[in-house]
Amino acid sequence: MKRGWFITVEGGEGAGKTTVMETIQAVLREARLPVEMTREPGGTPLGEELRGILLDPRWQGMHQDTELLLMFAARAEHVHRRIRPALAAGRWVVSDRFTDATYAYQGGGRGVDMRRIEALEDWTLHGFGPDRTLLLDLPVETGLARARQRGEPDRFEQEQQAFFERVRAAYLERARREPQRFVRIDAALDLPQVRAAVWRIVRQWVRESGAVS
Ligand code: T5A
Repeated sequence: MKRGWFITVEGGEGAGKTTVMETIQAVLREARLPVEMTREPGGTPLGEELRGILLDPRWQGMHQDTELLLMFAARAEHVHRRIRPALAAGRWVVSDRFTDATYAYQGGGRGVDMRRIEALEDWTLHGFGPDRTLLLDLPVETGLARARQRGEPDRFEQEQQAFFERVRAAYLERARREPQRFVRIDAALDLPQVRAAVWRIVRQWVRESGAVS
């Protein structure tokens, strides 16, 4: 059986990942490909429990090492119990965030040494990663203004603008280093334009994968 593709969607706060996830799912369904939609932190019952802790503003003072380890604990569960089995069974898996978010938020935002993240990535994932990644990029103020319309901020949304500027810079640097995997989308465009761009890109990936002619 042909292995499915693993696609991830990344970006700062309020970038529009939810809308983009819906569009990707629609393209894959139209191509009659079996697909699983998931997210990080989360994606498994245990991972969702860890997500609750990670986003809870009560833990504002969580040490950055604790945060990093919990992200990878949730990810280990997600990859071993859900993502890899689904791909092996021929399904496509689309995740709202993955390891690039750790490089951007814990590495860029918090200033954790990137080599420590690499070490954990090697240890937990053994070289496993996304086939393709959509990076929704937009000015930090625009994303924060959108995110704030949705109600109470979570633990990350309470950070200052400078934190999110570092997150954005780290994402852009990763995209620059891996142009084969990343496609950057201008997420400041209006929703119909973003949807159209995503539709075009994902249709191209489906063709490239050889899943449909
Ligand atoms: N995290 C995660 C880490 O620190 N390290 C890690 O390793 C991982 C995996 C949770 C947090 O965890 C951190 C990063 C996060 O802070 P999350 O649930 O993905 O991750 O959290 P958020 O980024 O907070 O997700 P959001 O829901 O805020 O962002 P979205 O999904 O990108 O935004 P969305 O689609 O909900 O859109 C927000 C609003 O904007 C509107 C939408 O309608 C909505 O109202 N909107 C637009 N408006 C105009 N034009 C457009 N193009 C629009 N697109 C969306």
